Amino acid sequence: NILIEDARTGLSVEALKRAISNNLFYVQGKFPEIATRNDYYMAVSYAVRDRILKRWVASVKQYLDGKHRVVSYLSAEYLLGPHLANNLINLGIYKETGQAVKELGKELEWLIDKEIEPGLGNGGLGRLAACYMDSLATLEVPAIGYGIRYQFGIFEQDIRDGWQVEDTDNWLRRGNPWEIERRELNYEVKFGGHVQHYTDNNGKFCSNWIPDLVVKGVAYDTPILGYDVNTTNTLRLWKSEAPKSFDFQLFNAGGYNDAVRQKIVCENISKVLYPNDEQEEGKILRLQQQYFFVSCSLQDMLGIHLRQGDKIQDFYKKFVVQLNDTHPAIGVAELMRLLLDKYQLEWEEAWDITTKTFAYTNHTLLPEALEKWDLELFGRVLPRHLELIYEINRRFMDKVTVKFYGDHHKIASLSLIGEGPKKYIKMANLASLGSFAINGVAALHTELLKKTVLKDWYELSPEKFSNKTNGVTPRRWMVLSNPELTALISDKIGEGWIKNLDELRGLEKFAQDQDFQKAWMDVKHQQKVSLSKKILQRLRLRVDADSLFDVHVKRMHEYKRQVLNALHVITLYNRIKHNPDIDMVPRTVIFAGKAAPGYKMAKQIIKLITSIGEIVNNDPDVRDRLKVVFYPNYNVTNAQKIYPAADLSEQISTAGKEASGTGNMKLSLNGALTIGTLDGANVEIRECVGEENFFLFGLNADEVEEVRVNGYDPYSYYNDNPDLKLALDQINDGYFSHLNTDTFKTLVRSLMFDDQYLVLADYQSYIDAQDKVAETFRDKSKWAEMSILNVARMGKFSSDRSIKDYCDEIWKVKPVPVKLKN
Ligand code: 26M
Repeated sequence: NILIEDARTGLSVEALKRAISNNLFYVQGKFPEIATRNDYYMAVSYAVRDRILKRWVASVKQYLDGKHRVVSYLSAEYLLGPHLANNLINLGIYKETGQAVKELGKELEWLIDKEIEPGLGNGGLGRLAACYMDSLATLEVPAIGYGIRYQFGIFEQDIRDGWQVEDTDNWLRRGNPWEIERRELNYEVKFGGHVQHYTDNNGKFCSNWIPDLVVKGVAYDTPILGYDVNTTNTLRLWKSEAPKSFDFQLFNAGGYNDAVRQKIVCENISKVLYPNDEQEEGKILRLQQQYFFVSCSLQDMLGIHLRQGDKIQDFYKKFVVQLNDTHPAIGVAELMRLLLDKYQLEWEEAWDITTKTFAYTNHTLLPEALEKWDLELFGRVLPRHLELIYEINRRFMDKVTVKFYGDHHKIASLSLIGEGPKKYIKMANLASLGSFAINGVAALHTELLKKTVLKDWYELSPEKFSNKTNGVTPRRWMVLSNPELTALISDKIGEGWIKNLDELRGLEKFAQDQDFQKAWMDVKHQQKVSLSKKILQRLRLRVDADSLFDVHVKRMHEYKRQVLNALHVITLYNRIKHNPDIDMVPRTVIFAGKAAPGYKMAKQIIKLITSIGEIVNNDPDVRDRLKVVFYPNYNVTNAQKIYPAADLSEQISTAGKEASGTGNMKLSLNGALTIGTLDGANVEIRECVGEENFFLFGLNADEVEEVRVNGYDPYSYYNDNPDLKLALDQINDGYFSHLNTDTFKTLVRSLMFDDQYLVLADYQSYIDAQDKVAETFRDKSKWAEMSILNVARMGKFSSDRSIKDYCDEIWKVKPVPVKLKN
């Protein structure tokens, strides 16, 4: 008895070893001589999962007693990254497991590298959801994350002939030991058809939605373990399937082909993640995905609530539902539908519950990125919801018309429905009206929201607005990805900082300590050597680990201005060509990031970077002073290797465009200094680390606005600046493209004639800041001091702090420590 218990839950090396061997033999039917690397990976993962399970079950039990308020996070994306190493860290058995695996004759790192990461997100928004799940569990807050179990996540990027090519991400091909399929937990979701209206025997108006498609959502649960606590929350992702009843009906009617087709239509809904990180023209399937997961999730929450014997009216007391951008905003109409049509509540009561349930986080200031759905298309997919949105809007417009009588512009702007050649539904308005709280993701972003895209909403309900500056989890982004730095820090100030990041402040007093500086820079050097090896393996390119590692990694976007960085690279190259003996600080400029497959300009920017790399990296004049790397397939796995090796963090978006950024935080926490504009969370990072430790450049958000109002004239910058002119002429004349002048035509034209992102306006200021970076880097002791101070002052940017703020100020939830029996 004791033995069995121990093999499932014991945390000692011995117990882990036995668990791994047992799994290999009894679950997989393998013995060491024939077990593959993946067999071992599975065995270790299952051994770890066993240890998680008792915490998971204890957490769920405790939450189900009905006394506790639960956070429900709705997100179309979760960019989790690999599970195994993270779970080992949060369970506190990394060392023991490493030893157990070693005694079985294998290397734990070798197995960890085998894991295919679940890439169920595009970028910042999806990764933020993953960090928030980690912090919720670590802070012992009852929470459940809801989303979609895409069969194919974000595409894999390959570079061929310098261009991005996409490959499907079949992340489930070797199985997924971290999820538990719960076939018994499933809900039906209707699509299309029409709505019948009738009066029942009691004279009550009723609606009956007759769909033309019914889909089944099946729950797949993944445990989210907190760090150094028992709390283990659930990430519940929905997979779409054909309901049994449906295909049988068709099958019996003789429609075998129809039945097969229906099955495919149903399974399609959770098939693939849309690889755009902003709204493109409305695709029916995308709307179906959003409604599918939101409907399953709300049915699930209502079921949990009612099973506890509580009144439906108290739903909002049990669950607070956070909308991660507008992707799940249809939930406002769906909860109304469920309360009205299924639970027969009156409109006022249903609306009161709904608006006490939802809170909305906005992640963008780009007006073109706000979600809109063509009204006609929307009505075809969700006819009942269209009626409800009309009714919500009618009642709202009545109030607004009284309040803002005569201000037609404002009234039109607040309407849930946009008019034009075609009518459309404004999801940000639905989310804003249906929520009791609205927040931006950095101080500047929230201020700009109130002044621009949500101005009228702010004037209408200022009490709804607040700022919640983003954060990142130090478990994954320091402890896991940078164990060497973690050990060095913990050696000086203990391990408390891992859960209370403000304790990093304790490093300040060592910033000038020569020995500590040396140890600090040694860790950095070691990380740069590791990354150099990866670069050599992957790209057959040799880079100098003593050079300044200048890192620009994020989605490819014009507003993020990878082109500005490219212009700096060309300028450095031209300085060398002009003076081959020039004494300059050697640099390795590292780019990485995916472009949305349909975003032509972003793809051209990748080609520009790889083309510059081809010329620079092969020019004998350059020698070891400059290298350009485009590291392919940027994802969580690769990010974890890149951040620790960075000296310089490029955060150079046009001011007023980047809502927050989170890569800026991860790089800074790994000791990189930032070169950046006053955009997003950069503003707050600079305030925290001190302006003397931040390389600021460029126009601020107000100045950007002013330049635009006065008419931006890129051509004058080109004409007046010989270095800039040379760089642009070279791109244009085919210097980097084998004299082919077509390759970068649209890019150059955009920069010179109608660039929304003011690249040329910030060029000289950027070059000056980069020169200052290089000068500072020459003084190794100074650089080390700045890097240490930088890390010491970054405590604010833990996602634990963000989540505490959400809990106290929006969700009104408290921690519930989970106790384990025996
Ligand atoms: C929308 C409609 C159809 C298909 C895809 C989308 C879509 C998907 C992802 C739109 C936006 C998406 O992500 C946007 C995003 O990642 N925003 C970033 O959010 C981060 C977390 O708050 C911020 O730090 C970044 O500044 C912000 O750009």
